[in-house]
Amino acid sequence: MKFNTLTPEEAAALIGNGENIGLSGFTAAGAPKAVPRALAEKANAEHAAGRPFKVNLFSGASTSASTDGVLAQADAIGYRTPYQSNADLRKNINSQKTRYNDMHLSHTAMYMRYGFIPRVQTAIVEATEVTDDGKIALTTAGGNTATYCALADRIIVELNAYHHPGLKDLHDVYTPANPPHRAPIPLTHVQDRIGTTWLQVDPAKIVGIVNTNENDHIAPFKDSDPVTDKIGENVCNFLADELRAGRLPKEFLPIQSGVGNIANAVLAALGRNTEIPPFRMHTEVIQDSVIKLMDAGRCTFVGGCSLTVSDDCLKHIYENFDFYKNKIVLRPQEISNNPGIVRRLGLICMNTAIEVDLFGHVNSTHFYGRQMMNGIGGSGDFARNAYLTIFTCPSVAKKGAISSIVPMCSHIDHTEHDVDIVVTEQGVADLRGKSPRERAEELIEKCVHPEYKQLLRDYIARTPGYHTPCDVTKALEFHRAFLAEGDMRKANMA
Ligand code: 0RQ
Repeated sequence: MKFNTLTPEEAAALIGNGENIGLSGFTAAGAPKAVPRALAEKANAEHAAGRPFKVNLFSGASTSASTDGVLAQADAIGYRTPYQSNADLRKNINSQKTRYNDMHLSHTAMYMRYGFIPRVQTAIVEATEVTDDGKIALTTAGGNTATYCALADRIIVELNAYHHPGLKDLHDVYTPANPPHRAPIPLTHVQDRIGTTWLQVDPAKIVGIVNTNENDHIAPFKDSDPVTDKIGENVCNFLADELRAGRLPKEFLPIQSGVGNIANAVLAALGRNTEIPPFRMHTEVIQDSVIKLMDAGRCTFVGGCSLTVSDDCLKHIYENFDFYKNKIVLRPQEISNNPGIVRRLGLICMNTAIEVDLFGHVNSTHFYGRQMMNGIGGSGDFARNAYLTIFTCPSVAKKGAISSIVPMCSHIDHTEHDVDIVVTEQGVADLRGKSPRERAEELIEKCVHPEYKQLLRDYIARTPGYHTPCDVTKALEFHRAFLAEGDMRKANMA
């Protein structure tokens, strides 16, 4: 190979204070590991010497403790986009040490190509192989890697020997042209391939190769509990009813599922429900539960952006690679989350809410309007354009001191116009075709925890004679009660 071999420290030494860095991967899957760690060490050394050192970090989605985590601990991230889920970085964002731009994940690459957000100078890319003429074989995620490599001045490749060499054949790399030259994206079935398995970059930009041998360090999710199991069962019963009523075609439609403990429980429930036929998925994150559904013959094909599976699950895939290789395709997030494709494929999209209000607005990102949790991720890409948009959440959080259904959300990511179905462990609220007052009543009677029903009934009774049951003097009374008195049950709706 004609490229220089670098140590992680030598690679990190190439990166200067204030630089814009684009990372491969999506979640911890496919993200570079050794160079970000070395960059954190460099930041610590620079800070100890009294010099400023922060970089601006652009990724696919979240990364991992060995990227966002160590860099945040070193206070080395000045600006971050488009998504994160790391506790240390969350702390820095909420204390204003890091400026965070929470954006739709399908937007990042094109916004950078349009010049709406800063261009990356260095791309750091995890690969299983790189050829002298600049063909890069990506690892476990598509992400924004193609655009970052196309726009960066230089590329550092982490060549990771841990991964299965066949991974490259799972990829389908495709970058849409910018308007006015964009053509229809020719993806009409979940399993269609429209691009190349390799990512072609300009070999002159590759400044060095860092050799690594480590997995993605992804921990398995918590086991489901009675609440998440009940949410899963409610989603499945609803979908089975939709099939019986003919509102879903009998061959079913492809599924998108968000990440997290609830999403995992919902997928597991889908696997168990034999009324629902075997299905395909077009999603963002392929997590352990999807692989289990494939093993059980319940999910027959999955297209997604990342293989975000636990270390044991990844080992299982590598040991049985022949079984999976024609059943999985990994796409750039601009394609997996593309609004037109979501609409065309007719996806059933299931994502998790932090809170839902009586109008049907959904907050996926903030606590009390001001504190960032993770970010909108891909939920908006899917929710706005789905065949059926389902949001799930437990009816209460913090041992009942918080109601997930509130008079008005303290922050809104998905509007009432995009949310069809809300599911808690209490039941299923079908908001389709209903007026605002009917939606509020449906949510209270079907989804709200019994301890909060009367408070919310009292709230909507305050505004008889108006189209929308909103009283701005009390709309955030639940949040006030929690912040001032530690419990939303103390809200005063009189
Ligand atoms: O906190 O554990 O400290 O009590 O919020 O709980 O168990 O992490 O839940 O893993 O299902 O994540 C919405 C955050 C749910 C996630 C969210 C507290 C609650 C607990 C959350 P504790 P868990 P999950 C594809 C789609 C947006 C992005 C998205 C998410 C913690 O799903 O980030 O959908 N979604 N992407 O106690 C205060 C409330 C609360 C509350 C819950 N109303 N107020 N705290 N909590 N409700 C993925 C990608 O895009 C990559």
